[in-house]
Amino acid sequence: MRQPPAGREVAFLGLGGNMSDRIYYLNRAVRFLDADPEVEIDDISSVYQTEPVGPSEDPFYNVAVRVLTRLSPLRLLRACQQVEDLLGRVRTVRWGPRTIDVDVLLYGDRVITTSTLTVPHPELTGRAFAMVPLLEVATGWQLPDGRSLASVIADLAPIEGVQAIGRQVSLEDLPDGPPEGSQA
Ligand code: A4P
Ligand code: MG
Repeated sequence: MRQPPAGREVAFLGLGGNMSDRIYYLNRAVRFLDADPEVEIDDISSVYQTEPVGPSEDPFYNVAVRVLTRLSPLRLLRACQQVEDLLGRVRTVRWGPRTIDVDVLLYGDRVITTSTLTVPHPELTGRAFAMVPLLEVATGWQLPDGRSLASVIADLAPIEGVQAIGRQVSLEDLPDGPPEGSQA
């Protein structure tokens, strides 16, 4: 595993949304995260169009990002939740439609089990929509239990409904303007 710069930790976040202009919200989310002085976006995966897991009917777009951070795991979760709030996510139905959902997938090789935060994310290894983007930005990485991400993905085969559609999320070029009627 690559060592992070002194004083910082490597963490991996999973972002997904299935409402309105998904590329716009994903781009806004990575900018909000990167604007935090304690969080640096180190890499962003391709965008994947993914079949919804749960009651939503609209396809999701998912990306994973690698961050270098001085935030504790709990403060990183709070930063993720702040981004969700800034982008107008309304928590109604569990697993329901959302402008953006930002989850902490991995934080170094830590195992955390508290009432507000579980790391690795409890659903990570069963979800191709999270694992496939993650592998792109965490090549060679292992879970805290020593399993390689590649072997976990192999166990999910055959993978269906997770399709790379391009690199439309980056810190460089933001699509013009918010979508009509959006609060962001
Ligand atoms: N929480 C605990 N550990 C974590 C963690 N590692 N990262 C707690 C983020 N949150 C964590 O989350 C509920 C609580 O989980 C938080 O208060 C936090 O303290 P939430 O984001 O408020 O609620 P939610 O997202 O509606 O529910 P949940 O169970 O977190 O859903 P998921 O797991 O986020 O799944 N299908 C596709 N194709 N792509 C998707 O991205 N996403 C979901 C949502 C469902 N189906 C999907 C996708
Ligand atoms: Mg969530």
